[in-house]
Amino acid sequence: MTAYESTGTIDDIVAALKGAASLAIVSHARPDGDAAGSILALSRALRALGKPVDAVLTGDVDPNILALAETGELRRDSASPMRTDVELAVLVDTGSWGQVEPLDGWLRSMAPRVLGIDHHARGDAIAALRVVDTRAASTTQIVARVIDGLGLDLGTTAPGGKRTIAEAIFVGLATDTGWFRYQNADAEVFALAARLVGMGVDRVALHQSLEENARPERLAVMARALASLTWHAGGRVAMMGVAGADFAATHATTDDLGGVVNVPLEVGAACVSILMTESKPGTTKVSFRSKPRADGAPWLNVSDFASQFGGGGHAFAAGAKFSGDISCAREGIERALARLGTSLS
Ligand SMILES: [Mn+2]
Repeated sequence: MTAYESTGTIDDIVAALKGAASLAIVSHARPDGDAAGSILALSRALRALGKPVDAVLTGDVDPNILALAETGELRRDSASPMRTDVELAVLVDTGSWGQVEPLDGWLRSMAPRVLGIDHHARGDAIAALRVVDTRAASTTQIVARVIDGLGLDLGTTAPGGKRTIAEAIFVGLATDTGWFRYQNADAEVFALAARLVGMGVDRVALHQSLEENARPERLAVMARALASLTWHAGGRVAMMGVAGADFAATHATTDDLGGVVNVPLEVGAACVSILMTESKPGTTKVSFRSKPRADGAPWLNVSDFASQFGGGGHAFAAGAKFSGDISCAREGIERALARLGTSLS
């Protein structure tokens, strides 16, 4: 197994982008703020340099995420097949085959013309040339370095566009740090945020459009998630489950559950929160969140914890997928928690 680490520098990425006459930019399925922000920031920059860009979102997309784009900036992969005549494919905010299933065949056909920019600890050798910086709080933080390397002002828009590269960078930075609350929001993050807000990024409007724009269905399904909560490891670990029946009863979708996994961490004694979601019959998606100890390290490195189920992510936030229903996932997770013994006490 090859280690998932950088195979080149920011300068190498910049040179490859400059040298490409046409590009496609993609990320993981069900793009979050960082995935969409990275795609939008890069596509605005490359279009400003006069390059044709096919910027593509895969899987279900939260309408609030879609609303970050201007008309024609992004397309869904369902709209038409991926183009094989582009010179370069850019994969952002993931390097895992498991997260890019809809693009699998296309990415394999594009190799070795795939370039990667990511901040996750685990991944595969999808991109021959890649920069992986696990210290970056968001992929857009790395993308900002690339755009600086391209010599573009972050206030740049795509030709004819109104929305800036800076706004897209900010979206990834804000959402991947829990709006600057998580452990990963370090001095470098605040420095970049200050630079972006100083350029006129409207952080209040972005927060409202992304975080205060839910449907009533969200609260209905959140109520069911909270009602399912059980405590483990002496009150240190919270587990919640949302089954297919809960979605049916509330008319909610998995999109309505964004961030709900964090709610049990509001309890002082809680160190770890786990949300199991039966996203479709026979498949349970699990989100893991951890709080920091006094020394700043996570109570549980949930990226490592999730890796035993084939998942991954970051030390404080990770995910995994189980084949089977919630009780199946619960059994596996409870067994793994029991193996941790007293480390959570
Ligand atoms: Mn990210």
